[in-house]
Amino acid sequence: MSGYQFNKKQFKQEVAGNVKKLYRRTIEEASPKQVFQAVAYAVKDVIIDEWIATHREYEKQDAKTLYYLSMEFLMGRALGNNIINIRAVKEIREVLDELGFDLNVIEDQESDYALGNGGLGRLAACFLDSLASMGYPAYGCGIRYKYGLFKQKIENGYQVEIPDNWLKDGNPFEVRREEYAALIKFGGNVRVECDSSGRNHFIQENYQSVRAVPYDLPVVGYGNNVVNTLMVWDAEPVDTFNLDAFDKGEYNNAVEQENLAKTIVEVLYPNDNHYAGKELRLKQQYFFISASIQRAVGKYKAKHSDLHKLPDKVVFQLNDTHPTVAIPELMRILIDEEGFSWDDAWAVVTKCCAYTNHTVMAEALEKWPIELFSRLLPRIYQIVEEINRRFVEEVRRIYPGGEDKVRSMSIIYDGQVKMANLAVVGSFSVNGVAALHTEILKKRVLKDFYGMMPWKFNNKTNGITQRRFLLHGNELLADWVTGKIGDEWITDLPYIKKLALFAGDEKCQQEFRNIKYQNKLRLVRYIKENNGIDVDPRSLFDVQVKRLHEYKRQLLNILHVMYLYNMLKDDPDMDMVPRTFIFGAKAAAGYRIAKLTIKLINSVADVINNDPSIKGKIKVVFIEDYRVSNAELIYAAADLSEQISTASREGSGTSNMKLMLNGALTIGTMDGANVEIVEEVGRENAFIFGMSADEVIACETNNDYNPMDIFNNDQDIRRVLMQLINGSYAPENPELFRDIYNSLLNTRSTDKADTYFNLKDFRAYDEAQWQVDKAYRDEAWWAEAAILNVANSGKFSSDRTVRQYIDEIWHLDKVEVSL
Ligand code: 26Q
Repeated sequence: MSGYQFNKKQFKQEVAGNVKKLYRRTIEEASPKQVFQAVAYAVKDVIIDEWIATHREYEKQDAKTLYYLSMEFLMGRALGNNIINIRAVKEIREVLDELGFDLNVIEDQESDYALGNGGLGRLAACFLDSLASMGYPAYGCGIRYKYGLFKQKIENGYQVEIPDNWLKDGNPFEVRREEYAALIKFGGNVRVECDSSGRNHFIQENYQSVRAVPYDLPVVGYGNNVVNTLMVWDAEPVDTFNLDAFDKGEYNNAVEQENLAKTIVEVLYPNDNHYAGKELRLKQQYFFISASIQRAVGKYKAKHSDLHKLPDKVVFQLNDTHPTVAIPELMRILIDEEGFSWDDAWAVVTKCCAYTNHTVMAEALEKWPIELFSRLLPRIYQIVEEINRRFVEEVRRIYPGGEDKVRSMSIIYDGQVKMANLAVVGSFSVNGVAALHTEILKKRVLKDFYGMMPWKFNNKTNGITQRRFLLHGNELLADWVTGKIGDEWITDLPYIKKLALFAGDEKCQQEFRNIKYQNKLRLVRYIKENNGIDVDPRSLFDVQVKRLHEYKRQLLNILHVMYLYNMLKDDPDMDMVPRTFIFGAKAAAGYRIAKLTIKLINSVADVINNDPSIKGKIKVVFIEDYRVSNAELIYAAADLSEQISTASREGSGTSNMKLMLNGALTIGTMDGANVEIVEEVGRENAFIFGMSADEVIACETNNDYNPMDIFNNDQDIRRVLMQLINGSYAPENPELFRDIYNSLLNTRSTDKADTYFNLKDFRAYDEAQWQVDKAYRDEAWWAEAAILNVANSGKFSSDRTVRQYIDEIWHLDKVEVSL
């Protein structure tokens, strides 16, 4: 462990001094918000020396560096995590106690860094934590959105989106790096000039430009003195007031450039797993990619003369297709600015870039209209055309007459630029995010690519950081685990397997259940304060928290709740374990049916929670504004983890892992990483149900599913569906949920219905739910299974995932930092 000793006395003085300097107040007069700022700056003081030392060491060792390119980094709050990773929780808690403040309250003053939507953005954050904690040189590269993911309010049962002005109090941890500003060019035209040697030069002219300025955020490794950097780019006008342009009567152009700078980093697109072909989105992508690649190349050139050897020192990981313009942008820099030949440039690019696919759903694949793409990025488009021309030539060479292959693999086709195809062609590695997902990529979605270049394809099952999601989020359980087996699990999660020894022990089970109960009390308080709902901490906490999407089937869950409620109405004495159904989900602002599902959940909650006749056997809670910070409370309190996506649709899922790590049992389909969770914990310690991925795909291919048959033959299901349109949950407007009803049944015979197989899986789900009910009554069995879930979660650490990326894709050098 590190040699540094945390100096409590000095830290305390610094906190008090910071309050004075920042607010002209004494510590006694300071508000919790002010104390947060003061503590954050004091922590930054500790971090900053390690940060400098880390980068000095990277320089000295000339270590190969990863640039993790991502439109999203869902970091959550920084303070608590930083305190954990500098290993000063106890000391700082004591300092604050002495000053009359509670560390938890102080941590609650910080805004979440919600620079992401969901799984993909949080994965990037977990990877940064693991890379720093394992001591590998890595930058996260992203956008410093002025507004992160919207905050969600529930008004009258509906989601209302509130702008997330996360920077309004300033961000104590960030450092502006003016000296690394870069110029980014959009639009205009490309002029070709032939020089005396016959070589063509491509000159972009009449463009608009913005200045990209990076802000560094520290990513603190766990107890190893390593501090890596998340580099997020802000946009500024090139000249605040371009007098030159003004003089030339180009006032409009100057104003436009200013507007461009303002709009480009204004807000994160709130879509998750859905492509929206918005021009501004493509601007955002090119903006941060051009800036990041320029910076990486510049950094390399400061030490090295031969860019042909760039792949020895630099690797770019593309987090989905969103950063794919990195491929043509690096080509542009090498050819247009560094004088490379096409072949030399291509050799470098295809050794530097690697691509991660997160989804197989067609509606999530990025396809840009040529018109838009070429207008915004004229030079980049030329390069993509040439990449495509050469690639198609190669396809035809390998598959003479294989025009079907040309059609499926072309980068430009049907008036569109297909980003996934570009990403595959330009990368040396293509990976899926769970074993099943990667198989589906190879066998179906990217089948022809796999046939042509099988060596590129590999799997990297996702993971999560145990440091945030157990050590920080669930202190009681973390301490208990450490008490039983030591603290190696913090940096080596498979070590947690040792807990299995205790799973059958009655006393340990009792301790475990008590911890779960304490965590439930904490969540009950949160729900009371934030939702005003009373929840029984002795009930089974049944949790589904994730983005709202039809394929994730929150609808199946709530339809099943409606069905249970019907049973209870028929027989109020029905024997069932009291349950609290907990939902947390944001819907993309423009996703109608998802937003209506939120309304349905809240309407069902209203009716059920206020019906005394069912004697409190069911409660339904929709937790407002589900985000990283309250997720930590929810996971810690969960008994049951709902992972019920239509099989084949969920790339991996990661809330499944976080809930497992916190001792929740999974009820789920054989989808995404659920398959591997069951492999680790054993099918007997989970509740698996429903169609398999193959069955789903076969059913779609053969088109032999008619939900109307189920509606006609199953009266319980019919009753539930009728309640969607008879005012049971919307007396003032019985038609309110008609669209949900329609999405499940045919209505007009031409429409597809229940494309996510809610009704087809309903009975199997119900069956699994009764098994849960039965199992929960056996307290010893449940506690043992829960402990076994914790004990078998070792595989799902992002440390393992990152280790595999390093060994098989990135090939980074580990660095030791001593102070
Ligand atoms: C694309 C184009 C335009 C606007 C937005 C988007 C966009 C934004 C976000 C498309 C997709 C996303 C996010 C996808 C995502 O979060 N995928 C999830 O990634 C997780 C990490 O690998 C997996 O665990 C989940 O299964 C997968 O759904």
